[in-house]
Amino acid sequence: MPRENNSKDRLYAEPVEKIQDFVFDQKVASVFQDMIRRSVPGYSTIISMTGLLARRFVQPGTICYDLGCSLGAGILSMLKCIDTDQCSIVGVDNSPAMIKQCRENTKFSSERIPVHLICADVNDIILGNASVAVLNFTLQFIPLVQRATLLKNIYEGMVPGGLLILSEKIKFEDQRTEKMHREMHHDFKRIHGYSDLEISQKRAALERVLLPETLNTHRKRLKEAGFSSISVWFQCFNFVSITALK
Ligand code: GEK
Repeated sequence: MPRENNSKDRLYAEPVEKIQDFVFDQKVASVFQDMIRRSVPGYSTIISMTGLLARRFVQPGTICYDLGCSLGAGILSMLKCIDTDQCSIVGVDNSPAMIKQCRENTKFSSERIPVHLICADVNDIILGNASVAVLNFTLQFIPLVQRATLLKNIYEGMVPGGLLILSEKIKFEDQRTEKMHREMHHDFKRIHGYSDLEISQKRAALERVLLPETLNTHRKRLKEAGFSSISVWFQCFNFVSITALK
């Protein structure tokens, strides 16, 4: 990715009097690549496997969607791995700053597979003819009441045999397990250079914005939306990635 995407995330390094809710604005977009790699255990693995999974499940004449595509990491991985030309990729994100940089990042990446980027709320998109749908760390930012409808719409827009990849930060019913994974996540951030102040200020900024749910809640909702063969293919502490099939 271009150099401007590689700036170091120091957004919460200085003490802030009143922490505002986290938003995906220009400031976040410009440090996002560094931020997500140092904040989400397993992010690189999930991104590279997104491409590999898409390679297996893409069907000729269909569309692969990356919903909440940010800077295009999932799109680039799919472009790298998919071996048919008979498909296209649609990336959706409601942050104009993210879509702008995503457009830059993907513009020279493929002459074989067309990429269409849409700046919109994923809840307003009508999916169709999808063989692959990716929700990598996006559902967690969608208001709880909208999540079931979104998954139903995705299911409806998929072709039989289509694959959904759903990656999320999760919470645990058992309090000791919750504490262990939360602390291990903070250790992960510490070892990647975040200070205790950065960790606690970012946590406060995300409190009302990133709403994790349990694995059981995700499984149940996916089933109710119509998906089957629901499987956790990756977990590192409180971060999971799930595959589900139509
Ligand atoms: C990656 N998948 O690099 N509609 C559209 N986009 C949204 C919405 C919405 N309602 N809400 C949030 N977003 C990416 C990482 S980041 C995850 C995804 C994170 C977008 C938001 O603008 C942001 O770009 C993305 O979802 C979430 O693999 O920051 O932890």
